[in-house]
Amino acid sequence: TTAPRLDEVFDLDGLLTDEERDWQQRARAFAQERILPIIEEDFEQRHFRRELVRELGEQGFLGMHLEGYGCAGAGAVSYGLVCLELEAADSGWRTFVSVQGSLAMSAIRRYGSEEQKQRWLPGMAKGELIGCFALTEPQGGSDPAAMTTVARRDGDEWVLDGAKRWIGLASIADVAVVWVRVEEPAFGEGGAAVRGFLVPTTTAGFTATPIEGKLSMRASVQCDVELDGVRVPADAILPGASGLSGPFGCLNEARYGIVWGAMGAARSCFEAALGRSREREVFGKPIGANQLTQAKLADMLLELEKGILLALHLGRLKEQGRLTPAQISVGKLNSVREALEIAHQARTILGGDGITDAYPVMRHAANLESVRTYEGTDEIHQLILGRALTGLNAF
Ligand code: TGC
Repeated sequence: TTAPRLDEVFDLDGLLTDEERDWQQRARAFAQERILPIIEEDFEQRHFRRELVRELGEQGFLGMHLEGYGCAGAGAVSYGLVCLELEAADSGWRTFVSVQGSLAMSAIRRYGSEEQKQRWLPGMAKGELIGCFALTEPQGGSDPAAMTTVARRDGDEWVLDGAKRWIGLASIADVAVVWVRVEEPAFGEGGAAVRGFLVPTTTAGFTATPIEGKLSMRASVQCDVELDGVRVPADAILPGASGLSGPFGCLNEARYGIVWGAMGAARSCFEAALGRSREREVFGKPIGANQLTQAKLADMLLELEKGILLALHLGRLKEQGRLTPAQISVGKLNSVREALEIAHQARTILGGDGITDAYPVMRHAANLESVRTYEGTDEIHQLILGRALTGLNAF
């Protein structure tokens, strides 16, 4: 007997347009030809392969959901499918596309002046320039309202002081979108608002240091960032964002990409376990012939297909402009939680070999631990949903 093709179980292909299938196939080919052959080595060596960035730009994947300024203007489902295919290879590369496109480029596209957009976006879309998004601070990421990094006005300049942590790409970035607290008379007596600044990373006082010792996301870069009297001109501020809704608007985009991406990691784990279940013999028959293994495979398939269908549903809502932050929380929480469960079940089917890099499963499981934590932890998304359900704020 042959295993059913995964994408035939619910006829997912049949739910996509030709254009969406084209984006998906190009991303799948890129992942298989350019990322998979080198990813185990890069993960082992903790190496970020910067030369792939321009290739991602050539493919049109960077900021692909944005309109104008060299961006592809693709639909939300197309963008999600690209995230899924890249993360099927490695979460680090989907994270790159998220940080560059969903966070840094989205911030500039949504909130930037015309001059800021012209200066940064075309180069970022091509992969010639890299951006990062500095929101989280060392004392913790769940409560950005407690940020202590500040900007004060000094003549024609702003001066930024503070520290950020877990900032993807910061040490290789050309520009940082830095979120800080600004005190100025416009916000009233003693008033302060969260504002975003575009800081070229060559600016004096800006230091990014890669975080060592990661057992997850080893083929990508996350940094500590220090801002020590960083002086930027008056027009470095993002004029269109004031308050936390600025960075949260970008987080919505990145969280949406994760809804799809985590299912890519899950698919790779499932496929590894399914293939192995038909080859590996124990007690004189393939382990896939055992009821316990089949039950695991069936449960993995359920969550994988349900997760992809949920992602597709949220993508269609997004395309209609009807997707709410609470719905994104449903998707982010579910996709990452179930992807981790699928990875863990796949590992059991692979037996001892499952802990080696002969299979991608432990790498995906390790990466997904990061994905579970960034862009809002499981607990934060549970509390966002709890608040939406009860009307009561538990933060
Ligand atoms: P709250 O009072 O709820 O809201 C404050 C203002 O923000 C608005 N808002 C949103 N706007 C758009 N989209 C959303 N999802 C929004 N959520 C809230 C809200 O309307 C309000 O606006 P206004 O105009 O009335 O002021 O704020 P809160 O402080 O109570 O929020 C609580 C909570 C827990 C939901 C929020 O703090 C939260 O989401 N925390 C998690 C933070 C998070 O996800 N951090 C991730 C950091 S970035 C990252 O991980 C990058 S990883 C990639 C890399 O760099 O490698």
